[in-house]
Amino acid sequence: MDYVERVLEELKQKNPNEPEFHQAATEILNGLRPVVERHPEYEKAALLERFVEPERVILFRVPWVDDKGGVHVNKGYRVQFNSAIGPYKGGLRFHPSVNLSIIKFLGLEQILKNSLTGLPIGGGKGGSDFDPKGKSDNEIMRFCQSFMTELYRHIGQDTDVPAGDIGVGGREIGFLFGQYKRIRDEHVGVLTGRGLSYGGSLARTEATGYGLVYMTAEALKCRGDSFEGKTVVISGSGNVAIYACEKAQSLGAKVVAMYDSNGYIYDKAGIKLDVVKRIKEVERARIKVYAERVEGAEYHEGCKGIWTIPCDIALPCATQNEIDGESAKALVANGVKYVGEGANMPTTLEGIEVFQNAGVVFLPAKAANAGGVATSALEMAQSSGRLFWTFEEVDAKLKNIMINIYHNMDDAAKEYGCEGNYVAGANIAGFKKVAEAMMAQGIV
Ligand code: NDP
Ligand code: 2IT
Repeated sequence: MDYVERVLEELKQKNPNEPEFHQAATEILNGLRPVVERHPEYEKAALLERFVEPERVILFRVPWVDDKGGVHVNKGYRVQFNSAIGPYKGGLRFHPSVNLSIIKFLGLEQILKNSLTGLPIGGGKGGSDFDPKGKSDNEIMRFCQSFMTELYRHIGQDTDVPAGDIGVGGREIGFLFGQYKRIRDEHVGVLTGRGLSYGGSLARTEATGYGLVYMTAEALKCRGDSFEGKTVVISGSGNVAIYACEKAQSLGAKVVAMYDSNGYIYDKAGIKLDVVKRIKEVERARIKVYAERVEGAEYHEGCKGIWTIPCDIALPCATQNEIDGESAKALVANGVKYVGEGANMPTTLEGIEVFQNAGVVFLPAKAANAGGVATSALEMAQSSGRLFWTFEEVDAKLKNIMINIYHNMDDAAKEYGCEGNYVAGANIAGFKKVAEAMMAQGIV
């Protein structure tokens, strides 16, 4: 058993019942094998063992009262995973499926993603099993206030800076920030994704989706191609999906399908994004409504069928494990050439293998969706400097960061003998800096 296998074995024994965490760790550590072989000092310093163990896990009760006076209790989480290169940084997810395994997989991924941005941010993640669907604004506010009444003591602009993720957007960040400021009496950049009137950054809303398309466009460009005229399938219809669609369309692509957790829409003529934005951002309604409003559009119950739609480029932007081996095979059979992961870990290990064996250009989440957290770090920089950059300035920095990440992971893959394997390349490129910082800081 080699070092990587031993660490993975121990991790599974010490953390049973955490399948998503095992999955993320397996993907990452297998990619890092050539690095630890080149650096035997890492094993002596138990670097991988420390890397996969969160520095701190916070689990708390979140009680709240609904509009009818009913009392509810949810679980709150914050996993402060690694602070070697900067304060913990990562989103908060509010979704009924949230558990420790999911928060830990997201936190582990976040360490390397944040390192890839080139900016000084460590890795963390948090959230709750609270379900925002069907809740009134007042219920959302009371929940967010209760959540922050515990979380505030663990975070800070130089300690840990949360942001949004599934179920946490501008509305929730506003309520969370209001409560933090009230308790701490300080108006600081303790959360990112804030509204523009209270310290947010232009282009943060668009950043993850735009960044995903900037990276995919660079991968196309390096192969003498572009988004122009390509057929694209995007899963999800939330923040990441909507702005990936917007940027892909602006580069001349035709996006033909999107979904929410109930089912998918297929519009051969190309998705009308203004209709999707109205349904999702304004009305907070179901994607099904799109087919009632747009002539020629179809709605299909259930999500999986979306991957049977022929496309050149697939951009999964909803959630983990949405593309399994079978869906990957269907995409390949229908001619997909590029897969860019907007969501975190949307492809199963089997699915990744199918894409890589078929020669599909596969851009893994920790690289492809890093534009969101990168722009969060730009928001932190603007907060510290007490200034604001224009949309064009932030967008230009974002694009530059995404192009750099692409070339860094491409170079790392070449350097370690696995050219074109961006899963390994992203893991290696992200890990190098974290490993160096951890080694320099001693056994901590
Ligand atoms: P949103 O809450 O805005 O949107 C999530 C979308 O995914 C919704 O359409 C939702 O449908 C769908 N979805 C969620 N869970 C499921 C599920 N189990 N099955 C099918 N569809 C589902 O979240 P974001 O757009 O912010 O996040 C999407 C993904 O991108 C996540 O994986 C997140 O971790 C990742 N990400 C987000 C970043 C950001 O800046 N926001 C940055 C980097 C990555 P429904 O409304 O029906 O629940
Ligand atoms: O997964 C992610 O990178 C995010 N949800 C964004 C995190 C952030 O701090 O902006």
